[in-house]
Amino acid sequence: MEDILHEIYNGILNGESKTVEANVRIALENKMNPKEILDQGMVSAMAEVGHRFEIGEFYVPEMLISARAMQVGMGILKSHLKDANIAPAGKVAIGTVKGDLHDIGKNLVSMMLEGGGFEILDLGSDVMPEIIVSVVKEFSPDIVALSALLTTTMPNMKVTIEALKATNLREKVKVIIGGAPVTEVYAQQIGADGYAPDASRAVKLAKDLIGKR
Ligand code: B1M
Repeated sequence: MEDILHEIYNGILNGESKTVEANVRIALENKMNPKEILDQGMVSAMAEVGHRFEIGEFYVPEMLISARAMQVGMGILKSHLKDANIAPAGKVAIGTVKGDLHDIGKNLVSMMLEGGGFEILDLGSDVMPEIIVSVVKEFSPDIVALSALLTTTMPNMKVTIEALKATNLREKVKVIIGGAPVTEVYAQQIGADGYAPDASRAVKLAKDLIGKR
């Protein structure tokens, strides 16, 4: 059965959705523990994808096809994880801020976070601060992750944080931000809990913040 985990790991690393799908099914048919499949076959492969991206061995397209293969595997594994009552690493509500339609980076971050074991509430793009407020109220995510690609929409990250403050929800949730024009300094200026320059580091940041709570 070790071989199957290896096949799943390599399938994700090489972005082979069909291989991942077939092998996750075989692993489940052979009564392998879903958590073991997730951690050893899939999450570890996504961690390696993140590492290769950071050292410049992988680029966005490779990361995307690996993330898609991961999602295919997750699609099969999800109900089994629920049946086994396996808790996710945390819950993340993610969206691109109001006025901004760029969602490719946000989707990548979302997929990598899912690969990192997080439950994702994907709110899409052009997300009004009021929506974030109601999602935090209703679903109590651990983290709100905001993306912006335009210098003109970046200020809506601050507006969103202010909206959370105004409704006394700011202390209940960590807010992390990212996107091409966003910087660490900007994150500090607007009172976000963290900034990540790319999808792989967004996963590390989310894990660090959850650990600190
Ligand atoms: Co637009 N666009 N666009 N665009 N677009 C940019 C961003 C731009 C830099 C192009 C340029 O002029 N060189 C420019 C912005 C300039 C600025 O503000 N400084 C620009 C502009 C001006 C516009 C319009 C205004 C153009 C117009 O209509 N006149 C318009 C605005 C529409 C709107 O949003 N209201 C517009 C429209 C579009 C399209 C719809 C055509 C399309 C978006 C399609 C879509 O997303 N579904 C589009 C695209 C594709 C781009 C470029 C070419 C590519 C963006 C992208 O997907 N990159 C972009 C130029 C460029 O970047 N080279 C451009 C790949 C993606 C994987 O990277 O999103 O940076 P990125 O995400 C990274 C990191 O930033 C980080 O992780 C990701 C993966 O590593 N990250 C996070 C992102 N979000 C994060 C959240 C986190 C953490 C990390 O949370 C914790």
